[in-house]
Amino acid sequence: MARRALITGITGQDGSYLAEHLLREGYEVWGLVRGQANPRVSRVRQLLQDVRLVRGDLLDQGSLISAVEKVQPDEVYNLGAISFVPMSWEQAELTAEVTGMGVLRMLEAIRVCSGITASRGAGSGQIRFYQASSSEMFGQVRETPQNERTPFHPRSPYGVAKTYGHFLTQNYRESYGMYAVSGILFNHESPRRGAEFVTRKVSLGVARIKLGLADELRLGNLEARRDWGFAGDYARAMHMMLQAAEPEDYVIGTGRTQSVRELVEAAFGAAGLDWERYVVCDQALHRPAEVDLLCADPKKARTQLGWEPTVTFEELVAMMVEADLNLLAGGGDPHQDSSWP
Ligand code: NAP
Ligand code: F7E
Repeated sequence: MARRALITGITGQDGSYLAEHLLREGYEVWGLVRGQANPRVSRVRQLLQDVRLVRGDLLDQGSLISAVEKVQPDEVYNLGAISFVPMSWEQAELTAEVTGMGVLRMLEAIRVCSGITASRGAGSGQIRFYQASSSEMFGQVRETPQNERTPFHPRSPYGVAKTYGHFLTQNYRESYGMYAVSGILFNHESPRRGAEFVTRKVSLGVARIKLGLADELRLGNLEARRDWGFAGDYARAMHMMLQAAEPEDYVIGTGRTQSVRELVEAAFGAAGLDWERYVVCDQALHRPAEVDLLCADPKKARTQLGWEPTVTFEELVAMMVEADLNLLAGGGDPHQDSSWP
């Protein structure tokens, strides 16, 4: 019988790549979807036709228990979150509920449905749980590069909520013997990235300028540095983590770091444009507290899982610019886009 996976966040960037990867691996894939008329659900129905959908919300404990009972998954990937960092200052409580408490609700759904108690721990054949932890937990970094032992100092309500989910996942592993792991993933991008994140904002901005649809691009802090990789590679890592003999946490990143300025230079360069003629620095787009520098040390994932990234920063930027040029030239709408590359 095919192994069954349940993915929260199926309508997001990572949900789509993970679903495709698991379908290729022969899984029966289920996606948790929320809302009465969520437009992103019809996009998933159209583009991920082999994914089955089950209704549920990370804010609603009962719905998660029902979803786990219905799907009877072998593996649960918790990717659902409020994931845009600036929004976490505007809606800090909602971020805590979805991104933080949502992890507790999903772990509880698995624990209750599996009949696990403190005295009767998880046995073999248990549901395996993946938590989407984030390099944002390192925040104001204590060392560079960052590895699995680097202390956390989150700088946003999002980072704080992820840190709660991270420690809770570790705690359920230690308290109940559950197979529960966190992937501490650094920034990963693709042509499916939400338009609000900086890489996609830049690739869309470049495409608009190149096609004569805009004449400037407003950005915030150009000095922040990130370790940017390709989302398809990171989805593969999530699956690899749940196949390991022992449940352990892993850092996933490329080990290279670039500034937003370097990203902008590369993206405009890929379209034959000089960025300095078009980019406007806007103080209003700076954050109340910034994460200045992220750079992964992914040695553990490389040596223990055999995971390697396959797409370089330069290839990623070129891929995103090309995809957005094609999308906009064809009259596509990045917010309604039903033609994922
Ligand atoms: P994304 O594109 O923003 O997707 C977020 C997903 O969460 C969407 O499918 C959204 O579904 C779902 N969601 C929001 N509120 C929910 C709720 N109340 N109940 C259930 N689902 C809800 O994020 P992503 O880039 O794919 O990232 C996936 C996960 O990895 C997130 O947890 C993110 O925080 C984490 N992460 C991302 C990165 C990165 O660089 N991409 C790095 C580290 C960690 P709707 O369509 O219903 O809104
Ligand atoms: O910002 C700077 C901004 O919004 C990156 C999420 O997936 O990765 C993501 O979080 C940097 C920041 O991603 C603009 O100040 C400058 O320093 O693309 P971003 P993020 O905040 O790093 C982590 C790992 C996650 O877990 C999150 O879920 O770019 N920046 N100017 C800008 N950023 C944005 N969005 N827009 C600008 O105009």
